[in-house]
Amino acid sequence: MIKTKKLRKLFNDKEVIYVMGAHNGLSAKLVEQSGYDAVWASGLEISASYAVPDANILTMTQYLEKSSEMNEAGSLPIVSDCDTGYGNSNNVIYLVKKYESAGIAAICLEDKLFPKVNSFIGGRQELAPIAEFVGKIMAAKNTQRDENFMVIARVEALIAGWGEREALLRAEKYVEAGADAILIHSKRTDPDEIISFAKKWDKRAPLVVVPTTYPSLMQNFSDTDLSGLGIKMVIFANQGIRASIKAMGKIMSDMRQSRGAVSVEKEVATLKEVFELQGMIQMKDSEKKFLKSENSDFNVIILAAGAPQHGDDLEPLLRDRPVALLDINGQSLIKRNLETLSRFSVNEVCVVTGYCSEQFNLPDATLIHNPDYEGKNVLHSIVAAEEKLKGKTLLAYADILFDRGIIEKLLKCDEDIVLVGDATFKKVNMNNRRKDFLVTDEMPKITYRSIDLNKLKCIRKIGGDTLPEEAHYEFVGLALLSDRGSKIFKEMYHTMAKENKMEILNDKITINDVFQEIINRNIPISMLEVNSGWIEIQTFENYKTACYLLSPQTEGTR
Ligand code: SPV
Ligand code: MG
Repeated sequence: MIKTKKLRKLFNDKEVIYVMGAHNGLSAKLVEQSGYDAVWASGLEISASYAVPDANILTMTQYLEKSSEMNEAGSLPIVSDCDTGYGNSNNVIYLVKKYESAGIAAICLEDKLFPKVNSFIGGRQELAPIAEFVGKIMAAKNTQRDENFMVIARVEALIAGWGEREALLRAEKYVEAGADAILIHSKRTDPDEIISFAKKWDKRAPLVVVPTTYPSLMQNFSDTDLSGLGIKMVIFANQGIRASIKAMGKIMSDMRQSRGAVSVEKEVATLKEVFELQGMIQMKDSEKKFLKSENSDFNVIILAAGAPQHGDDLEPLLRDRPVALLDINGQSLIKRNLETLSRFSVNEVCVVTGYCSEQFNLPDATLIHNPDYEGKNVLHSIVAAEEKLKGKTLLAYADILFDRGIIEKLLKCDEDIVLVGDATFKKVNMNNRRKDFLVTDEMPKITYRSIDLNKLKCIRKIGGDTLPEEAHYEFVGLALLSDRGSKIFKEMYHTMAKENKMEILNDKITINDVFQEIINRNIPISMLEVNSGWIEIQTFENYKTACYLLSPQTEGTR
C-alpha cells in the first residue's frame, strides 16, 4: 500500500499511532523492527548525525535526502520534521513537491521564524506571525497532489512561553488553513499543560505529542486515555540517537582503554545482525537470480564418500578421516576447494559423504550421506545425490585439489559434457596411483608448454581396459555437465541398469562406463586439456607435494 494511504489508514483505524525518531536508513530499519507504526525523520537526529546544531544549518536537500533514505529502508510511512519549511511559503511549495514525490507520507511544519533552533534550547524561540504560518500551511495543502499526503502543523506557543490561549488560537487558525493534525509541543517535565491544552482543544483535529521531557504521560495514561484526550500520535523523537551516542561512546572508550584487549563482542551487534540490517542476505538472493556472467549459476557435487583402500600408503593418515578432510597446512583439502569455488557464483555445493561422515562440518554445503559407500565406486555416490544433479553441474572427486584458473576455463565451455584431462601423467611417477585414462581424437602435441590449450578434444575412450601406452590423457576427476548433459548422464545410467538388468547401486557400472556408453551412442563428450592447476592426493608423496606447494613460503614465491 502506498505510504500516504498507510498513514491515513492508521489515523482512521488506530487508537494511538506510535512513531519513533530516526536519522538514516539503518535507524529507520530498527524503528520498523521494533514494532512502531511510522518513522519520525527528526531534524534534531539528522543534524546531530552530521554533528551540527539543530538550527537550520543543513539545507532542505540534506534533510530530504535523509528522509528518502529512511523511506527506502523499509515499509513504514515517514513523517518528516521540516522545521519552519526552510524559508517562506515559496520554499514550502518547493518542499512539498519534493517530499511528496520522494514518497514521504507526511511533513510537519513548525510556527517559528527561520532559522529556528531546537525547542529545548533556552533563549531564542521566536514565533512566526500567525498569518505568515497560515500562508505556509495553505501553500502546502494547495501544492500536494496526493489527497492522503498529510501536513502536520506544529504549535510552539507553549515552548516560546506565549501561553495556552495563544496555542489554542494558533491551532485553530492552522486547522482552518487545512492542517491535518496539530503537534502541540511542550518542554515541561510534567504533562499538565499538554493535558490541559488537549481538553480545551476538544478533538477539533487529531493531536500529536512529543513526550521527551514528560514521559510520565506514558506511565499514567493508557492508549484509551490518550485517545479520549484526542491524542492520536505519540512521537518518541530522539531516544534512538541518544541511545546510540551513549553505547558507541562507551564501547569506543572501553576499547581504547583496554587497547582492544577486552572482548566487547557481547555488548555489540553481531556482524550477522549488521549484514541482515544492510540487506546482504537479500543481495545474495538477487545475485543468484540476476548476477549473470560466464561463471554464474552452477551446482557442485563433490564426491567425498570413499574410504582409503587397503594398501594405500595414505591409509595411516586416513584412519579417522576421509581424504577430503586431510589437513594441508592448517586447512582441509575440501575447505581449500570450497574456498576456491566461493569465488564463483555457485548455487549449491553438495558433498556426498560416506566414510567418517560424522567428521564433516561444512556450514556452506549440503551434505548427503551415502551409508552404503563401502567398496562402492563414485557412481554410487552420484546416484545418492541424484536429485542434485540438475542444471549446470560441476562434478569433482574429493581427492584432488584444484585452482581457480581450471574452473574458470571449464566454465567457459558450452558443450554438454566436458571432462578435464591432463597429458603430463606420463612424466610423473605412477606408483600406487589409480588412473582413468582417456583416448581422444587428437594426440597431445605439446605436454608442457603451449599457448593453445583452449581447443577442446573429443573423447573416444575412457577408463576400462585403456592401457597407459595407448592413453593420451588422464581424467583428473573434474567434469562439467550442462543442464542437458546432466539429464543425458542420469538417463544413461538408468538405461544401462535396465538394459543389463542390474541395479546401478550394485556397483557393476562405473562412472567411466556411463561416459563410455554415452560416447558409444554418438553423444560427444569433450575434453578440456590442462597441464597444471590441479594435484591429486592419492599417495603420501602427493600429500607431501601438496603441503610443500601450499606452504606460505612456497606460495609467496610463486
Ligand atoms: C526533532 O526531533 O527534531 C524535533 C522534536 O523537532 S524535539 O527535538 O523534541 O523538539
Ligand atoms: Mg525538529
